[in-house]
Amino acid sequence: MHITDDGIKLNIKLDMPKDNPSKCPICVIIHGFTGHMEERHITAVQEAMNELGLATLRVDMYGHGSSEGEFKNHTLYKWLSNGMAVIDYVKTLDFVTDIYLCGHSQGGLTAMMLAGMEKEKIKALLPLSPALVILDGARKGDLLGQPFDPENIPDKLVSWDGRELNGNYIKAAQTLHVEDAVKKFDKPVLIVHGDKDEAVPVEYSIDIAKQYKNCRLELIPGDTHCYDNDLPKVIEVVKDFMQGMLN
Ligand code: FER
Repeated sequence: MHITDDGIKLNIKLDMPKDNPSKCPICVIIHGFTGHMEERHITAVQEAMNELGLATLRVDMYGHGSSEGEFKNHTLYKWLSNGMAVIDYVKTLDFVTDIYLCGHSQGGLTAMMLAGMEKEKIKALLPLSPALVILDGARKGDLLGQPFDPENIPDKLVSWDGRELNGNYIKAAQTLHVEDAVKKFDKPVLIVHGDKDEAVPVEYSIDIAKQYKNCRLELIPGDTHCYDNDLPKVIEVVKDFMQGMLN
């Protein structure tokens, strides 16, 4: 299945809860940088939500997974535009009661921005290891482990997997202020972060959690960026938070 955002096809997948209710809430789930909707930690969240009676909508973002767009041309602006298109689409689904928003890493950062933009539409926000380090790194001149001059942005960076990333990614990231979106969103937030995250230092989540009005922060002891050590614990806290929302 796909939707389009300004002519770009985005691969989406809707999964319904087992008992196929006539109406139910939905959770939109966004993967991270270089990720896609079939990653183990993404499908684990999807399955947990479906078990709790929520539908899920997973989306491959611009330049990722089976969506159109080239990886090297993706920016957070494009991902935010994709996110708005997804929320617009979800609003057209007749069965949907409430909309929840979850994202991992760069998808978590995107979800945090979107929740501020679409605050009247989002019931609760679940950023998993949100990649706030991207905005900080873009300003300081350190992304993907590579130093650069933030006042003279390079034409391209080379990503972890050897693929190129256009310098426009950095220019866009330098303009974004997640704190503004954080201030706007006063509904429940669950931030989950492994305290041995090698890609996004856990301190970013500890700091931003304090800036939300209504935020539960769950640190997963010994866990990594993609929860290699304790994905079951991540799923347990997600379920516990969602059960509180559904009661
Ligand atoms: C970086 C650190 C983390 C970076 C991106 C990420 C582009 C995102 C990780 C993810 O989404 O999983 O320096 O640079």
